[in-house]
Amino acid sequence: MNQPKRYTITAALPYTNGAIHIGHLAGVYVPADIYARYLRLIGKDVAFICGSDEHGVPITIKAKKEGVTPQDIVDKYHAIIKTSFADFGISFDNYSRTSAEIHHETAQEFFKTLYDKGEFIEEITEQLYDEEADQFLADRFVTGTCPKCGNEEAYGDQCEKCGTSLNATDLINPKSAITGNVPTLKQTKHWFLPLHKHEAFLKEWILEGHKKDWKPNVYGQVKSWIDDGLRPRAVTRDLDWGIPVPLEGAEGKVLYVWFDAPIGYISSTKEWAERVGKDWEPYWKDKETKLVHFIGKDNIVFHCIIFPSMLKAEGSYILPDNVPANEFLNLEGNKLSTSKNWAVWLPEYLEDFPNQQDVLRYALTANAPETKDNDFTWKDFQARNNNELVAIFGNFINRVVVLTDKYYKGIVPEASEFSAVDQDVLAAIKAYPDVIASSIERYRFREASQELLNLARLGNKYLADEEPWKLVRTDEARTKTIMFVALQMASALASLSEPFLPFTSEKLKTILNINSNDTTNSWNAVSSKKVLLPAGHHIGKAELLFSKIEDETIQHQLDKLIASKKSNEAANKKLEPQKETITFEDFSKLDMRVGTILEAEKMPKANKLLILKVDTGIDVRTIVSGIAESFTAEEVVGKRVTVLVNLAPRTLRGVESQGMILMTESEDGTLVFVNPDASTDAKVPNGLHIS
Ligand code: B3M
Ligand code: ZN
Repeated sequence: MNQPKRYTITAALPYTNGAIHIGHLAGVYVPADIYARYLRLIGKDVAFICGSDEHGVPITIKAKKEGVTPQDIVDKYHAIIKTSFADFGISFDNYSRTSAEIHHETAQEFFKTLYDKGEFIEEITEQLYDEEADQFLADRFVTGTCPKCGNEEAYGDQCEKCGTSLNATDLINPKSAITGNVPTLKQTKHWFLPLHKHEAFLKEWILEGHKKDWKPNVYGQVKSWIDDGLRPRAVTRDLDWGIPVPLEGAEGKVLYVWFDAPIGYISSTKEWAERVGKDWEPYWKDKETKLVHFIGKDNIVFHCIIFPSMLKAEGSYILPDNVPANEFLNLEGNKLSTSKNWAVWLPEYLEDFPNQQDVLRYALTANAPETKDNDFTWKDFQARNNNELVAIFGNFINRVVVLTDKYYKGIVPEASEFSAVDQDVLAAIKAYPDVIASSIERYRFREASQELLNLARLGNKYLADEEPWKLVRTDEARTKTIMFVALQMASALASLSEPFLPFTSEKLKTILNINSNDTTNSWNAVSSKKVLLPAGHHIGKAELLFSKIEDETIQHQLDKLIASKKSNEAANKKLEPQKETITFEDFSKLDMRVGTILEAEKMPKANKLLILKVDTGIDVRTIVSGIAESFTAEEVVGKRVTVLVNLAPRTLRGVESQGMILMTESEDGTLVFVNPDASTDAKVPNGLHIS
């Protein structure tokens, strides 16, 4: 497509069962937002569309767990998610939700059209069933071993390890996620989308048509699925949460969430068009519209195979021009996980870093998982802020504004003759919009963000080389020219940073006193206008764009992560089953006394052992105790402890141990003494350790 007439940009509809974290932002929403903002800046007609995905099994499971209704769950998280997107400047033209009436109607109508056209296979098949829960098991209600890669925790619709899309009955050793029971098989009627029928079209459209322009990770995944052979896929489910199947005799059945969710893009576009008084249809049906889906890699099959097959079968829709899926973002070396609370949640980030949305946007873009999985570390976040945003971008702007204020009372000075260096810099400014645009248009947002920074770098270098602060004493005309050039650069940065750093761009426009409503063609103006800030223009007061992030702040975030990991491990810890019952006589054989540790030393060449001298009240004896990983020798001296004194002596590394010190574990797994002096509000021990 040469010059599209308009753009429909979609971002994956987030499941409404949790807040948004940095993985979502980096993988989908920030790149999509950069793209949409950039296109608007160059004057394109854009519909940037999203909404909450409110159906599907994860939501039902979450509701069950919390003892509330699925509607309660989606209402709660829809509000949280919508606020986060607004807070982070994700500039959707419309953010809808799949529980909206317009969506139910649109999805049912879509289904009906395919049904009437004979595009489904209707079949009674045996599906997994949980007798105890009296429920069919599909999608995330069932787990088992992936037939393709052997992952034992694959779901009934997809294996997250190898990405394969599955039917629940494909799983080896299936298990109900509701009761843990082994499912039985029960007959039920469903409607299937015959994907194999669309194989030839998919091959031609993607494998031949998009070999060059789709990202290799996306193309590769699609190719491997097609090469494996496509099979019919059920698009209905026996569930009570979802959009009712609009057919007679389909009571109690709903549309499969992955059938309705992508139609959500269409219904959200309709909702937007209605609101702003536009016609939605060209955004989905005109061949001169460029449709782009921003998603994470686990959604590739749905957006590249299933949804296009649906659109094709319907007949009147366009297909995506590109699906620039990202890989995954990890956090400090581990996979992001909602259930393990291993994440940086947007609402929490904002609490800890108020008004610093752009720092996160920038760090996530500069380190985006575009071609491979990538790691977010707080150290990198700090370095991106301190060494790039503060030291390069912020520093340049600050110098320009402060000097203009000091030398010229904030008025852009008149330039006289431009030197060769000036001309080079002015030419570079004009060239940058195209350089950055070319990266954005090829979905290389990391590269684009680095080009933006290069422009600021160039500005810093220019000032450092030309040294206006020295020349001001000797050459007034030359100083004015330098400052004039530097101000043009500052103005260019205000425009070109907008897609990446929208809040900063806004602030910078205020500082430079540029009308920020006048964004039309502000991108192109940088390359086409002779002068961006004319002589005589009044700029505003200096204000810091970014501030340094200290080590303590970063350490606090790392501590938070470690604490959440520990409490999560404690919560998931498997308690050992109770041992065999003993009689009172067995118990009364134990002779336990309160003793005091008199001396302690580390057992040579043993990590765990301390050699203790303990006053038991009846004697002083040697006890070898396996507590050296939790305590140093010095800190246990003087401790009052509970001692089992009539245990048969045992020799450990040549030292005879004559008894045992009783220990227990605290919540975080460290050992603590069963202390006869402990206060009564101490945490309930997890079980005694004989150490
Ligand atoms: N709700 C899945 C996800 O968040 C999903 C995307 C739907 S896009 C139509 O991974
Ligand atoms: Zn697998």
